[in-house]
Amino acid sequence: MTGISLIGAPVDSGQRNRGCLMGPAAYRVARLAESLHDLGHQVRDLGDLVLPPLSGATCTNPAVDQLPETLGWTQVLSDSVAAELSAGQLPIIMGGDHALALGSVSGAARHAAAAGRPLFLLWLDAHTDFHTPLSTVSGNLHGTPVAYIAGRQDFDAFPPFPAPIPGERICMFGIRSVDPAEHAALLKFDIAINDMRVLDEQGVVAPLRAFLDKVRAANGMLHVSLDVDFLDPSIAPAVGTTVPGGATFREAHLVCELLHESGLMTSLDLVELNPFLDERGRTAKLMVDLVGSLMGRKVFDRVTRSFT
Ligand code: 6HN
Ligand code: MN
Ligand code: MN
Ligand code: MN
Repeated sequence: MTGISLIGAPVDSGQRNRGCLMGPAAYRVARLAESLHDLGHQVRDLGDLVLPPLSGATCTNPAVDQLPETLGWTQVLSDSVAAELSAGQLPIIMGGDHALALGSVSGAARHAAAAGRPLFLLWLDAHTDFHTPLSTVSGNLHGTPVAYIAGRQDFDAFPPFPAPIPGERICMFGIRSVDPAEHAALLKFDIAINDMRVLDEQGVVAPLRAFLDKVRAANGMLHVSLDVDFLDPSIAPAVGTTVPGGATFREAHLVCELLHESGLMTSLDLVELNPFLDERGRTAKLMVDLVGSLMGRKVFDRVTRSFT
């Protein structure tokens, strides 16, 4: 039994495809809390975070969109995630676009530093999200969190990231879309980038086990950030940034099942669900199903349930 805190984060400021603010509501409609409760966990839904009054922050890159909003979300998410971790809870952030990870991982990093444990990051995404506010071409700040977390410069408007995570403690899966400026910057960091080619050739098991072994050996905390576009758009259409060739249903469940078996995950983001783009709730339902696998549901249970 795990004490789980569901944190609604209706963040829609990291990109321009409106609708991610409906994500927390969609997870509630798809019965995320009930499904976790049925798995034997103690679940608290903390409701939705509220955007604080906005600053007048600006950026020298004129493309950057909704910076004050994203700064506000970063602050409230960091505080909320740090508080839940300190209370011994496993926070699950119901997003909201991926800009929310600027705050959620910051909160996890603050807590890990206070607890004297290293923080590791598993990034499940089609994208590396390794832009800075100065390098982004789209100006969409959901493309920047990993750069912030890894301690890159040029996040002047943001609070300094507490205890940046060295590249060796960051692992990515599902990557298949990287912008030139991200690519150039990634060459200077020792991040394990398991792109789709790696998954095609090696599957998910070996690369994921290798990373989880590192987390365990270091007695680390592990934040998992799950972007809907990690999944193939044919099974998960409700996302603004679809990229063909993503993780299959079983690859995604297997990642989640291995994570559950490891017992290592200490916080989780569910990001980029845009219910406005969904087809009869199938993406929201799939995400809830994946969280079930992350929190202990076995295929056997699911089969048994559907035949009884
Ligand atoms: N996401 N690299 C593109 C950009 O606009 O900077 C896409 C970013 C996608 C962000 O996956 O959360
Ligand atoms: Mn992302
Ligand atoms: Mn993405
Ligand atoms: Mn499963």
